[in-house]
Amino acid sequence: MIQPDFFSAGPALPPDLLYRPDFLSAEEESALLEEIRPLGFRRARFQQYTALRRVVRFGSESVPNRVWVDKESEEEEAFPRIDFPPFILALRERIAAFTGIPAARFEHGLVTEYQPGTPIGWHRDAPNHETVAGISLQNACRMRFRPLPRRGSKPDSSQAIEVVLEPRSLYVMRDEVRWNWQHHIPAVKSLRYSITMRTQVRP
Ligand SMILES: O=C(O)CCC(=O)C(=O)O
Repeated sequence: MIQPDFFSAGPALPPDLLYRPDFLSAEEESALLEEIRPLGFRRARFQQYTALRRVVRFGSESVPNRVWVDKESEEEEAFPRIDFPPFILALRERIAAFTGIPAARFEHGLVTEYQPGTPIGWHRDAPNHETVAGISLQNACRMRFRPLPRRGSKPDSSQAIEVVLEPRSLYVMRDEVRWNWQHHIPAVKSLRYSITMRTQVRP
């Protein structure tokens, strides 16, 4: 189950967002970065839009119609399925212990590289995923959250809540913040990596 010391006083968080600074030690972060840096990152295309951030996907990818875009050649290919390497499996166990969700339910893993100046726009994660857990590495970023606009309404950023995601921290989005809020990361100032693990919605 969620560890009780998580609920210590801190900055206001969106409803049902868990944020745990120093989830990893500095040594664990360095070891993860050693594993991550040589990965074959590629930009991903979502319909007509090619993201600036670069990603490597592990585990199941159940969102169809997404393709890799090779940065140099601009050639596209379907996302391959890559089994979780040991470092992701070990991290998954840690996340499972923290959230109380069985490790095997985290079927999807995404490693993302944000070069300086790279953002991720306002979005809510694909509906086939349920709980979303994210680890931040190397440098901090700002993550902004706002309630999902009602159908036909404009988004209301006056209600936005900003959380600084420190390197080595973990956040978990579930329930209200997962389904009824959007999030985005403004352009990062310094190179940042994240590892995002997601459970599948149960049928
Ligand atoms: O980099 C992060 O921590 C957030 C990634 C994200 O929002 C996404 O992949 O949908």
